[in-house]
Amino acid sequence: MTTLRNRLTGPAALAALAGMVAAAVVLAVAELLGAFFTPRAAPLVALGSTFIDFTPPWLKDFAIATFGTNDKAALFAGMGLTIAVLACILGVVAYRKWALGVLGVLFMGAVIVACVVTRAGVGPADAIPAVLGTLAGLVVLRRLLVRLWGLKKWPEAPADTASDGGTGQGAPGASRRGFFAAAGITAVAAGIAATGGRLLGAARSNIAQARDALQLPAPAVPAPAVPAGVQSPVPGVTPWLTPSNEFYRIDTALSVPEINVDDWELRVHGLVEQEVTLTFQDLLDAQLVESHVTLTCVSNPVGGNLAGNAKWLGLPLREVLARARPKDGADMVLSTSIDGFSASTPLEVLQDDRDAMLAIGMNGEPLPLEHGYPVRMVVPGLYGFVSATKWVVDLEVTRFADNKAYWTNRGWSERGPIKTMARVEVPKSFAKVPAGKVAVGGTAWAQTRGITKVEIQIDNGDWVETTLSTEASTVTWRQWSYEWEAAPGPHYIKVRATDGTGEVQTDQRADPVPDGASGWQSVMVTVE
Ligand SMILES: Nc1nc2c(c(=O)[nH]1)N[C@H]1C(S)=C(S)[C@@H](COP(=O)(O)O)O[C@H]1N2
Ligand SMILES: [Mo]
Repeated sequence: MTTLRNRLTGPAALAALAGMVAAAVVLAVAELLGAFFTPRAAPLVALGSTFIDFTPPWLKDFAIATFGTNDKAALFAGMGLTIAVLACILGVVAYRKWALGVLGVLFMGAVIVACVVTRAGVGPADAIPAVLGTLAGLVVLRRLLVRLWGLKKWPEAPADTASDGGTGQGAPGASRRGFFAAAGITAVAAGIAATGGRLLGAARSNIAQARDALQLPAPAVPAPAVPAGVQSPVPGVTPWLTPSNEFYRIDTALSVPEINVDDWELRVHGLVEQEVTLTFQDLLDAQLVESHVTLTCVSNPVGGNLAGNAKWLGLPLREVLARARPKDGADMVLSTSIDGFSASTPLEVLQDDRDAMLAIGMNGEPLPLEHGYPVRMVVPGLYGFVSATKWVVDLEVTRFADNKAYWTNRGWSERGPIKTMARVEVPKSFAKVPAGKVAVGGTAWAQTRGITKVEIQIDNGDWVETTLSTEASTVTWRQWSYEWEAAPGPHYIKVRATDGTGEVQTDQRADPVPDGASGWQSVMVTVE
């Protein structure tokens, strides 16, 4: 008992604690000061973003497969743990050899600063919070260690005199208690500073209010009325129109970019006859079109839910490109967001008559901040990673041979047409259902080709055609339903779709990397 207590309150443990407190001070000071700088430049956010940029495809895919859209929370938890461990080590090192500890802390500070200043659209001044935070952390570490070094000078008290109310030692108890008091007070102060920084940052940001106050113009070309009967009659099937707050979110942005519409500009350049710069007002004044389009993420596994269908309002990209007049030989548009993400989209896809657009509205409102406010790309028929750039600020007309996009540089494919996919949504996988008539239903998509047939197969029976809900367009998903006469026992329901070209969805299993998952979904249900 005494030995355990000695170990937990021994010099190494206390030095580790000092390291953690110092690390908390670094982050808290940076967070507090960061309220006055670019939010994306906050140390933790910049560290995490840099980590994400170095994420290989298998790890990104693993993170999304394991944590889904909670992948960011998982990253922060992992980072917190790593930082805590490093801080403990640095505390112990600094306790033994102060100069080495200082070097370690300065090195970590330098890493943070490097991560901050290399973020896209972040200036050198944004490093100030991290620099001052590191210095504050160093001061705190020094003060705490001075107490520990002082403690060491006391003669070790024999274990059996440990009767001073839990400090584990006689005379030195005061110092040890003093250390804990100093560490505790500093930790609490750091917590308050960090929280204060958060609140201050939120208060100073008026982007959410600006978005709420923004009035969207009426579309020059409204979306065609959604026909009756698009929704599968089976209760529990995904809503045909995805509410914005339920729309899946996938991006590399740890902190949502905050863009003031008055500052927003889109530069169209590269292989063009005429460079074009668009302001947000130009978009508001333009002839906007409205269109329902289903977006899909390339990371969506078979049967997954990284897809959503919304009504978008925007300026067709073919009109923007017509003004810029791409030169011969150009075959790609590299779109870049304010935070450095980029996507390579085939030029012809942005010029044909599908409604590829610079979108400013989603479901009748300005884009939600997480979905790209104020302007994003929406391109029917392509996975988001090669087309759907949120917070877009730059379009470079170029060639696939000359330029690579964010995920293409990380092992994903250069192009990303959406694969035909069908999903069973009701009954859910592993559901127990009563014998008799069981309503089966789900959603299928093959954007730009459309869905013409959805079939299901029970166990090893024949493939049977389901009833398709009404098709709104070939760029939106299509739902289906089926009444199944279910006999007791375990059963497998498989599903496959046929697209508008007559091609049946492949049963060839493929992982999301590099160009999208394929294969037939199979759900197991127990009929009782
Ligand atoms: N700026 C930016 N835009 C981005 C991404 C990103 O990481 N950063 N991810 C893309 C991917 S992979 C997808 S699937 C879609 C998702 O759009 P959503 O989050 O609005 O559903 O955004 C695309 N646009
Ligand atoms: Mo994606």
